[in-house]
Amino acid sequence: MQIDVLTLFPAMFEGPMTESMLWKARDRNLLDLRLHDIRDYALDKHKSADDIPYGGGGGMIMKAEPVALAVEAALAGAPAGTPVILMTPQGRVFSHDIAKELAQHEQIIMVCGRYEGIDDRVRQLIATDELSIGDYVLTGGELPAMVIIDAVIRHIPGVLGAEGAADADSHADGILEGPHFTRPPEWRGVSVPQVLQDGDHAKVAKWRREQGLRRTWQQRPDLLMTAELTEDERYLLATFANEDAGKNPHP
Ligand code: 4GT
Repeated sequence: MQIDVLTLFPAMFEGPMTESMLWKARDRNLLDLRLHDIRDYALDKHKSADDIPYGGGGGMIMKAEPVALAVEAALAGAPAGTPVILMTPQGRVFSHDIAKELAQHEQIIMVCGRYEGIDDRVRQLIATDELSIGDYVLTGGELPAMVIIDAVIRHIPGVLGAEGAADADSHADGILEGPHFTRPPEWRGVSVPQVLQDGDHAKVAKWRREQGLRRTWQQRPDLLMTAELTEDERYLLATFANEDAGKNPHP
């Protein structure tokens, strides 16, 4: 998969993108990450990539032309339907499902804003999608782009290797993962659940699903509105609800 990142701060990507799983993906030629410095496409004599906002209000706005030229350079030879994604707090909120969808593309292009944002005509004429990583404002789209790259490349076959399939993760099927343990079997008075120590794979799978369901009930009940659950799982949820009903909140 080829990912083109357009940014005024390409050096921000050097550390994170040369570590661990991301590096492994690049080393195995599963990820071809191409950084484009938008300033290289600012063709006026001062190489200005930003300008003052129409209507006043202070701050600076990234000019449309250098961003457009950088996108067009990245799009040269790209397959039809290559997404051009604007990183913005006004975009739809990124998720596991969007990560999986993006991983199906041979190439994606990500545009990182800075200052007060990018001239809106880039969004109107050039972007095919706008993504946010959550409801908060950052100083640039670079960290969101790195978050999205990390989440996307986990879905490229061969990237995760021995750590296993991404579809056992939290959010893969709308519920959270249960707890994990490693040695020692007892630590500071807390034992690893016996079912995990026994190693009966069918029982372990059932226990993990129940724990995931219990965690989702406790920490993210909103997820249960859309999770696809079996009859047995719905029954289990009802038992959690009954357990809670038995607790006196004001003892
Ligand atoms: C937050 C997000 C994002 C920003 C997010 C344009 C200039 C936007 C600064 C940029 N803040 N980008 N993608 N929540 N800030 O994803």
